[in-house]
Amino acid sequence: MQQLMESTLRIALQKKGRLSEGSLELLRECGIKFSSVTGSLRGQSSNFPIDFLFLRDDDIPGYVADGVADIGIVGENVLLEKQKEVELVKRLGFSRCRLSLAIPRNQEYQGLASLDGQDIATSYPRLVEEHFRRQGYTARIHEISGSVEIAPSIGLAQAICDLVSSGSTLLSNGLKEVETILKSEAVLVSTPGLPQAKQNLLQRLVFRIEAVQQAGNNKYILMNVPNEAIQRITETLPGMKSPTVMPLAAEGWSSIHTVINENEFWEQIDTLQQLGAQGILVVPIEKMIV
Ligand code: PRT
Ligand code: ZN
Repeated sequence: MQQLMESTLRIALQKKGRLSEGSLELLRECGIKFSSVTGSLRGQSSNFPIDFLFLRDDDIPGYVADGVADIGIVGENVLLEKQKEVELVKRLGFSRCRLSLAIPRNQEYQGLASLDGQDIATSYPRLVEEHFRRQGYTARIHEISGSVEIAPSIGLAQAICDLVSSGSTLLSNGLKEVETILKSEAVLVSTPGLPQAKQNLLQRLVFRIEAVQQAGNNKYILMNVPNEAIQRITETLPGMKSPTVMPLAAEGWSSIHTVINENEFWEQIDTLQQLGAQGILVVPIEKMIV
């Protein structure tokens, strides 16, 4: 009952494609429950005041700019191409890719000058035009909405500009990547000037997203250490405040529990071993509120 009276945040998500799974997974990790959404265009959560609109990714910036949706998850590539008035709330770290120029494998490339005045096929005309213009060159841009990679082989263009992740599409079409014009990931965007009640809901959502992201970067680590090493190990691994230290039944030994950053993980494991740590266990953290 209380939820009905509250304001509801409407989020635009990609209906089907490379952003959908990551978007739904993130919301699930944020504890937002929703029933199966296959095939439907709208949905709602049973435990958070949020409802869903499922759209083509290209339409998401427009829906958010117009306020039909309050927030949305979209690739930065689409966001920048569409140039709609939305606010970037948070980078989400999934669906990473790059927008790159590619040319036939047997051709030489000596910088963007090699493509000056040439035909380029792309689904991102604005971004490509801007990239050429910023460097003082021009391109004849052919906007196509799909299968961009076949454009050189059918004689439509000398080069393409398309999204790349593994690079295998380019490879199997006899193309090579020569220049990246944008690195992209999924981002959370919002309508500018959301009313306060919706701002509050968005803040609650962002708080949860940050807890999930923090957890992803950290691991919980447990180890047995000789008592004389406790001081040094505590300095090496300060954890969130300071590590938990508990005596072991074996005389002269303690167990230390703390949090370790994924990026420094291997380096720190080496140090810990040198300090005499044994029986090191590393376990994932699901959520982390700092
Ligand atoms: O139907 P709708 O319009 O919603 O979907 P769409 O077909 O336009 O988009 P979709 O689902 O393919 O991609 C959605 C978003 O995912 C993109 O806007 C990017 O932000 C992100 N993303 C991440 C990618 C890729 N990786 C990607 N590899 N989008 C497309 N690709 C394509 C690329 O266009 C090329 O055809 O994958 C191929 C290259 O992949 P590799 O691995 O062979 O290099
Ligand atoms: Zn699309």
